[in-house]
Amino acid sequence: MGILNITPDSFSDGGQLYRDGQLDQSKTLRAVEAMLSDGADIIDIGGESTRPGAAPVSVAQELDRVMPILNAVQERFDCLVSVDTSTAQVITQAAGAGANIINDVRALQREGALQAAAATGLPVCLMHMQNQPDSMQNNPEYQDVVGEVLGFLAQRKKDCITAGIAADQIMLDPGFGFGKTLAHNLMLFNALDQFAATGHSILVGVSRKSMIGQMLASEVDQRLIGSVTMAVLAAQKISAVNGSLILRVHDVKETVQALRVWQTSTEN
Ligand code: PT1
Repeated sequence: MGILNITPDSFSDGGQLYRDGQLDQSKTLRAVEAMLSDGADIIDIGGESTRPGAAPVSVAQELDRVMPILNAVQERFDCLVSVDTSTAQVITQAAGAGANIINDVRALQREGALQAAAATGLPVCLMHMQNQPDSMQNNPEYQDVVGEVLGFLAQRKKDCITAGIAADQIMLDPGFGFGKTLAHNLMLFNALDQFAATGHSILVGVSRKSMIGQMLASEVDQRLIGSVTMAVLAAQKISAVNGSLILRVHDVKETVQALRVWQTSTEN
């Protein structure tokens, strides 16, 4: 899954697709084309930054950002598109425009989001987050981070099934960096086999995040090798239990190359 951040304030590539305060559509489409030719299967379109400290965005603003790009991508490319949103109206309109997956960092807990997602019939990704982006990194605390995150996702899964979403349409995501210290993130990462043992596809998003910055003492533009390394390790952990993995990444080409090398190296 290649990340398409169409926010002016994203943590690692924010505003890169903007010119004079406006989203540059042809530049954006070139970025999509590059990710697809580099081997991405899914393009994740997000109009709300959810990095630590990010401010909320209005529904109108989010629709304004997402819909034109979603339409343009659908028109030009034959690929799966996921929409990174928590907003019922965005879910409904994006599905109407042909989106294939709903990716929600709030696990469909916002008003109307669960009903909206169920009505689309689309697969959903449920992610765990403690608190909200503007304050989630202020002293996150758990007794048993793995148990609590697994328990939260199991409850949200139940709620989805009750709302009419089929179990095999549900992906789960531990939510790396969302209200977690480095130690919490690493405990979750090392428990990826337990997440995969639920039988659901697991989405892992660690690309360029501060957990890698903390491990390497590196700024966001120096986290490529760390990000790719963690992608391969996640693939290895999840394949060990015959699980299914979606990697949400900025650096599609490098990640795909590393995965190919890993995969090929296990073949003989
Ligand atoms: C993710 C994810 C996402 N991450 C899913 N969707 C972001 N399903 C946006 C940092 O610590 O992991 N899974 N959508 C981006 N959010 C963050 C969080 C960015 C933390 C940066 C950090 O640096």
